[in-house]
Amino acid sequence: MVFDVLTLFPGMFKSPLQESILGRAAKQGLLQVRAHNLRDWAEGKHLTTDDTPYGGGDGMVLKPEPIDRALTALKDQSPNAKVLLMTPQGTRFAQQHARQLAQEEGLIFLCGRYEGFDERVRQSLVDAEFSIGDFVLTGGELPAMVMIDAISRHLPGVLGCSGSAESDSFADGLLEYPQYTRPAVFKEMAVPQVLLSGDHCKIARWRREQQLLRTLQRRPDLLDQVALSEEDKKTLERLQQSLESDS
Ligand code: 9D3
Repeated sequence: MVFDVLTLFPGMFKSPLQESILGRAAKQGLLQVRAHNLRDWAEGKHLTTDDTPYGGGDGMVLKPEPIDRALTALKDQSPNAKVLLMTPQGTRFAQQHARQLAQEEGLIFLCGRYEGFDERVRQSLVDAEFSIGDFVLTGGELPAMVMIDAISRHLPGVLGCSGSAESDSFADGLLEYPQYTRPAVFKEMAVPQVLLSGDHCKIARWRREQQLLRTLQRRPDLLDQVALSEEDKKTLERLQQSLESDS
């Protein structure tokens, strides 16, 4: 996934997204963050990106034309990208949005500072508006980074184990998986081999399957109230079929 960011402070994006898990994912080519300076699309001797508000008042307002030119250029490269406006008035960003936005081909984040955007940017150039919570920051850059982090965890291969990002958010509402400790064999009952394998991804998948199996067998009523991932639903179908064919 390509994340394009339009900001007056592209330098803010240099370090935080190049460390740790996202840095590794970027090196592997799983994601790319490109920060662009809005000023590159400004015109005139002073390369102005903002102006005083019509009707008077404090502060400045970001002009629509540089944003329009910038978005046209970025959309030319990624025609299917969604444009997301970072603003305190936006929809409160939550895990469900992280999961949904990870399905997009590309995302363009539009970051403002204290001043805010000309209303016509919202009206004609933007697909969605997001806030990350009810507190006042100095700009949309940190919110964009927070969203990029939360979305990236859902991209295939970014976390080590497939499905582990999904299980995180669906951890509650199911019965627990079975636990074992030493000895490896007790009264001729062996600990499941997978738990001795050292393969953390395989173990996580097995535990998730056990949770679903136990809930299906002992508390099927709970399954109606739990939000299941697509992978969970497939696993559950498979478990249901094998239970039916056993009986
Ligand atoms: C004068 C009214 N202010 C709105 C509360 C103006 C204003 C304050 C701060 C306009 C922009 C900003 C900068 N913040 C963001 O751009 C921002 C933000 C935030 O401050 N908190 C949570 N999420 C977000 S997303 C973008």
